[in-house]
Amino acid sequence: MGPQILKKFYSCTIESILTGCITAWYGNCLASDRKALQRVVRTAQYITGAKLPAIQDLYTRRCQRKALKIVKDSSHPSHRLFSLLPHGKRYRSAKSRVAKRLIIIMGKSCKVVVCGLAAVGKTAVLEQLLYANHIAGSEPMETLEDIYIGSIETDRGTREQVRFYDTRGLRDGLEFPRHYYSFADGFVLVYSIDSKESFKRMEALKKDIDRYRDKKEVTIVVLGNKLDMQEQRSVDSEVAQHWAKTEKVRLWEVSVADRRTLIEPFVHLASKMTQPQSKSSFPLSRNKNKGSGSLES
Ligand SMILES: Nc1nc2c(ncn2[C@@H]2O[C@H](COP(=O)(O)OP(=O)(O)OP(=O)(O)O)[C@@H](O)[C@H]2O)c(=O)[nH]1
Ligand SMILES: [Mg+2]
Repeated sequence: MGPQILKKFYSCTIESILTGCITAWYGNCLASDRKALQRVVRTAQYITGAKLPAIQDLYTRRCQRKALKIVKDSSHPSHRLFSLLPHGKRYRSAKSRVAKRLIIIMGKSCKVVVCGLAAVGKTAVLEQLLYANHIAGSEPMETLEDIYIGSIETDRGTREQVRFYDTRGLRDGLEFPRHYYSFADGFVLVYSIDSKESFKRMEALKKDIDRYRDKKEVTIVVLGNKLDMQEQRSVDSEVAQHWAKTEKVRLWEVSVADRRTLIEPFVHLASKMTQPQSKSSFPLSRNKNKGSGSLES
């Protein structure tokens, strides 16, 4: 039998079984399962002698086809996922919608936006603070947007739930999305002590917060991260503290490599945000959106 007939047989039987409802399950497959599936294709390729499409390619193609269909059909329940977010640059993701629902169930909590130049360590700070599991210098992963939930014990001994929005790092030509200014109760502005540019970007962010924020009261804390990289320091500590004083914000130099340095700024933040009427505290117990954790030193 010729390769073309064998290929037809393969696609009508084996491939159709292997890829049934693939858009629903393939995305969540383990890498090892994907490899095992691809092994079947390779064996079939060997037997038929014809070039067969990889499972990954079939998955991508079908996802694209499905997405196009949804975009065209305004009555489709997932159609909304393809509407641009308020800043107009990115689409809503299914993940963040689920996250929002979770938040509604979890009730009221303070919203804190964590922002700064790319790669200054925003995610590392949150992961280390909440889970104590970040190794400084490990493989960086660019963030799009993640939400972490933490419970923090304030200096009044009360406990507050805080929702941290870990934002995409700022890069050339990328403006900070304005919608963050309107809903935040607090901001954590992060720069890295080895990067003057990151300090400048943080200063600009502070100005923009003052200009665009809707809420009268927002609490801002500034973190000069990577304190362990003293030899590469390019932002002078005194200059930074002087700037913070004139801006009336608190600034800490911290290091993800020493988790203890992270506690005080976040306890201050939680205490300040909830000062007048409410109570606050941070024990960060694990509970995931992207994550939730607790602040136990
Ligand atoms: N030495 C040292 N490295 C750090 C520290 N904090 C973060 N890093 C490293 O810096 C790199 C970038 O960290 P991320 O947390 O991914 O930075 P980010 O600001 O979230 O980056 P984007 O999400 O792309 O904006 C990683 O390799 C981290 O391990 C620190 O305090 N000291
Ligand atoms: Mg990040």
